Amino acid sequence: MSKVLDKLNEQMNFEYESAYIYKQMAMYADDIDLPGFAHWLNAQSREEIEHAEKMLDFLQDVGYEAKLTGMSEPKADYENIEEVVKTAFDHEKEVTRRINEIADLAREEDKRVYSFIQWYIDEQVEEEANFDQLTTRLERINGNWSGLYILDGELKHR
Ligand code: OFO
Repeated sequence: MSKVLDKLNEQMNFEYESAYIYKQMAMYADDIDLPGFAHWLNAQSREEIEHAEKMLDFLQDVGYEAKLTGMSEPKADYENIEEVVKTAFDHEKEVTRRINEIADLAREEDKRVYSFIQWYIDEQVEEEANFDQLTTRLERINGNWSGLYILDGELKHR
């Protein structure tokens, strides 16, 4: 049994769970009439599925029997869009922590995984930067509806 491949299987499930979390966030944004945020979060959700499937392909290529596990019900009730973005940013930091853990383990145990996981390390830099930028912009807007609608309009173009 390979501990690092088990961890990667766990991460594949966490990426699917991320898609589920962002999908629910997109539905919330849609409910509060912020279609740009909904569009952006839907795109984020689809990206997470791609992240999961890339891991699935790799696991299958190395002959590991990948498994789907259960996932928790995503949070659906948010105070406002600021809370959504903050929660998503924290979630991405947790993803980064887990990816780094896999990389540390893979460095000793399995060079194939070590090489494979580098793409995710780079990807997380971009992901965190996106949420960081969105957080800053929301802080500057500071609850002002006209500012929020301008931002919402821009997010439609992701
Ligand atoms: Fe795949 O975790 Fe976000 O990006």
